[in-house]
Amino acid sequence: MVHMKLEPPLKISVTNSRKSSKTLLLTGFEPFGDDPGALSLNPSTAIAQALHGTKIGNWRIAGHVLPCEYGGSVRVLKTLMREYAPQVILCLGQAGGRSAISIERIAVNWDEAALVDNAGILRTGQPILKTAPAAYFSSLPIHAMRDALLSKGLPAEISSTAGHFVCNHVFFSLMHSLRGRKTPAGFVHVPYLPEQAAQAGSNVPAMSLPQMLDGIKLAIKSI
Ligand code: PCA
Repeated sequence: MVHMKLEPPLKISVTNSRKSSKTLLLTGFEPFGDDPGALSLNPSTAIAQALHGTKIGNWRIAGHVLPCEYGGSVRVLKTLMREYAPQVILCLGQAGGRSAISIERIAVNWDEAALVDNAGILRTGQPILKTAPAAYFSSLPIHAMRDALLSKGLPAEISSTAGHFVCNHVFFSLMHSLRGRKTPAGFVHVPYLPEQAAQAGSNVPAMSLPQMLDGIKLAIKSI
């Protein structure tokens, strides 16, 4: 009978259906540091949370926030990668003092920062992974991403350093874990929000959250 043929032949688990859709894992970072601009804010948190569950172009966005800790950030990222089996991974972070959305070109195998991470760890110069290469390039279409933003009048640039703190650490660990695989992945830094820049001093550049959201959406559409 017809109605019997329409019965679903298989039960698809939530995990399997998640894995079969085109998922872009988008991460932000929790607030960090105690400089005046920190203000217990991090725009990348707000972006990941605002875009979680939305669809951008062909991508279903899984947005999550990573702890700003050398070890913890990578542990959480790897758990998310196992959970979602994403087709693309884009990690975001805040770079106070930059005036444009910075699409990072390269992650380097080095931790060195003057400030402690949120677990109190200070790293003053050491390889991230002793046996790994010195650096990895982003595997995202960084020029297309930058051009998509510039064509809509949004400040954007390609950056050749993601620093040597937790953002670069996560970016490097991400690219190392994907070596030999075809999953496109990379990192984008966003400027301070206006309220952070105002606290950080005069002439510190800022970008509004709606502009950042527009920029990240445009960047994702061009992947
Ligand atoms: N920015 C820091 C770490 C977390 C974040 O959002 C960085 O650039 O390393």
